[in-house]
Amino acid sequence: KERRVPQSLEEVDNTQILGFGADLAEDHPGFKDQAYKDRRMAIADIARAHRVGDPIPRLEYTSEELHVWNTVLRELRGLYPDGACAEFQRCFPLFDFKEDVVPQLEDLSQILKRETGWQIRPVAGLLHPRDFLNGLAFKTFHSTQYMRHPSKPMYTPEPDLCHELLGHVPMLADPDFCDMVHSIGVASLCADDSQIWHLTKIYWFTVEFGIVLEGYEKKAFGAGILSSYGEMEHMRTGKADYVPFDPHAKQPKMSYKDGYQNRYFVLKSFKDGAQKLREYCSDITPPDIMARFLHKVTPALT
Ligand code: H2B
Ligand code: FE
Repeated sequence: KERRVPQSLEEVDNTQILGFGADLAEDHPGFKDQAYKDRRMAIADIARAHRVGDPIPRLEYTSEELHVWNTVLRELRGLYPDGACAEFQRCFPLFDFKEDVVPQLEDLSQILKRETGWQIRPVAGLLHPRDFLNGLAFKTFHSTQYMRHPSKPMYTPEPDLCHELLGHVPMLADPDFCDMVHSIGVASLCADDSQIWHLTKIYWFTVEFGIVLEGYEKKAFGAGILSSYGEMEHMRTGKADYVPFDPHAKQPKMSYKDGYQNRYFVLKSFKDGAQKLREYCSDITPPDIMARFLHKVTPALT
């Protein structure tokens, strides 16, 4: 099938949802909860109906959903002073997260637009990797809008509002981090399926589980570490391998769900990571597309 490079965000399909849809898998905490499934579907319909450029509809969250948000926020907040990188600590307060209100995607998207020019587009669930990565080329983060199941506030088998808002959104207010993520997105525009798989792993080992060096200290910027006490502990107590980030190298296996990562990639800085990803990107992306999407082409590449 002929594939066209999307020319605008409208051409990035946000309807190909993987994994759970209406029917949650057996190991999902909401599997037997029909009211939860109906709610999740109603929220998913908002994402399906949303058109690029329109404000993201506001949702009135239930008191049960608010309770989940409140629990997760209070729990994770404690991780950040010691474990999170300096950029996260700088950006987190910009969003002014409150324990007694579930944040609205539209408000956070406005803050991102102001800080870095990024935005949020709602999506019904785990988006197909190609579409998700292509969205990054348009400085767009596809975010779910539903809450994880109340029976397990500290666990979710799929992305949910808490993971997106606490793990991903704050970092997207940092310009150097955004440059790095943008390069992953631009590289995905012309990628074949095996390169998409490689980029999925790069995304996993950076945006989800990345570490950055501050002096000799390893600090987390990956959303999967910033949203898990266990993962943070595991990362900091040195039971895993730590290797310098190299986008050209064969990427290790990803550990999903249970079990922490066996290996973490360590960046010197986001600027360095962005530079490396830009070089990788230029190997698979034609120069005209590079120039169109990445305005500041670094001297090393000219
Ligand atoms: N979809 C959604 N909704 N959120 C994500 O964080 C996400 C996704 N991550 N699709 C993507 C896939 C990532 O795991 C890689 C690129 O496949
Ligand atoms: Fe994520």
